[in-house]
Amino acid sequence: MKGSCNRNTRIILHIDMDHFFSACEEREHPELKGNPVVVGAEPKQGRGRGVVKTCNYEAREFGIQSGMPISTAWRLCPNAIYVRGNYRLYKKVSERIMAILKKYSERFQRWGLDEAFLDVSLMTKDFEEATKLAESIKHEILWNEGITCSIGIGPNKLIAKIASGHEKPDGMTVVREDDVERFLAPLPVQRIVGIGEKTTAKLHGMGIKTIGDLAAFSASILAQKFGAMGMRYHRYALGLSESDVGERRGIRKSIGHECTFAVDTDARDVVSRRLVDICCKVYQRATEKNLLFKTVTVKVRYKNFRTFTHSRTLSFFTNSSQNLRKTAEELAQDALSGMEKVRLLGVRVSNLKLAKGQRILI
Ligand code: TTP
Ligand code: MG
Repeated sequence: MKGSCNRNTRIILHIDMDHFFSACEEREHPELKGNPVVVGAEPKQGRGRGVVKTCNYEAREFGIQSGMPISTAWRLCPNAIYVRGNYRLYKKVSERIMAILKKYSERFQRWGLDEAFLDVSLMTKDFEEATKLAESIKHEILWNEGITCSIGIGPNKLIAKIASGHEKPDGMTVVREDDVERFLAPLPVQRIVGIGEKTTAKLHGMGIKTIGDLAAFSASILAQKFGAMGMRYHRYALGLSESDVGERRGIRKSIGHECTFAVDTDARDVVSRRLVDICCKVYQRATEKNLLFKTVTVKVRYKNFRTFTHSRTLSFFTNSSQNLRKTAEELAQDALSGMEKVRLLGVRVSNLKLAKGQRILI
C-alpha cells in the first residue's frame, strides 16, 4: 500500500546477512564463489562427526542446512567445498557491518553476529523512503564487505524480523501496518520467534498450522496449554510487539556449548565428565558477559541421531555454576538412563538478563 504513513507508525528495519559464515569465506577466497560451500566440522569422506554451521545457497539446493550432521551433508553433496569455521574472521566482519549499520540510526540493536534492528522512524517520512534507505544499506555492505543481506521493513521488530527471512537471499520485504494480517496469515507458525520444533508439533496437534490459524485461536486456551508464552504467541500472531529497538542493546538470547564425542559412548563417567566441562564453558561465557540466566537446556543426541532436549526454567535468575551444573545433571539423568550410546552433548542457558538490567524479549 502506497502513501505516507501515520506518524505514530514506527518504521523498523531488520537486517540479516545471507549465509553469513560461508559468505565471509567466499569474501576471503573468491574462488569459492559459485560452488556449494559448507562451513562446519570436517567431513572425513562421510565419516566425520559434528554438524554443519551454515552453507551457501548453492549447497542448500542439495538439501544441506544448518545443524545437519556433516556426514549427511557429505552424502547429499560430496563435491561441495567443506571449510572449518574461522570465527575470528566472522567476528571482525560482523563488527565492521555493525559499524556501517550504526551510522544509519542511533536507534540500533545488534541481535546476534549477523543481524540487527534499526529504528528509522525519525529520519524517514514513510515506508518508501525507508525502502530507499534500506537499499543504500544493502549497497554499502556489499560494496565494503562483499556480502549480501536481506532486509525486512515493518511497523515493529517482530514483523521486520519475519520479513527479513521472507525473500532470502538478497531480499527486501516491506510490510506496512495495513498489510500485516495478510502477510502473516499464510506463514507457518514456526516463523514466529520462539516457536521451535516442540511447540510447532504441539500447535499442529491442535490443528494450528499457520500464523493465521494461531491468530484465530482462543487466547485463553493457548494460555492454558502454554502458560504466559501462549498469550505471547497469540499477540505475536496478531502482529503485535511493542518493544523498542535498543532495549536490550548487545545482549544475546542464549549461550550454549555442545560437543560431539570422538566415539559414541555409553560410559556414564565419560558422559558425566563431559557434561561438567560443557557447563563450565557455558558458565564462564555467561559470567564474562555479566549475565544471569533462568532457563537451562540439555541436549543429548544418540548414536541413531534421535535427539533429546529438555529444559527447566528456575524460579529465579542465577549465575551460580552449581545451579547450572545441578540442573543440567538432573535434566540429563532421564536422557542418559537408557543403554543407548551418546553421540553429542550440549548445554544452553537462556532467559538471560544483565546482572543489572532488563529481560530479553523481542
Ligand atoms: P543465520 O542468520 O541463522 O544463518 P545464515 O546467515 O547462515 O543464513 P541465512 O541466509 O538463512 O540468514 O545464522 C548466522 C550465522 O550463525 C551462520 O552463518 C552460522 C551461525 N549458525 C551456527 O553456528 N549454528 C546454527 O545452527 C545456525 C542456524 C547458525
Ligand atoms: Mg543470516
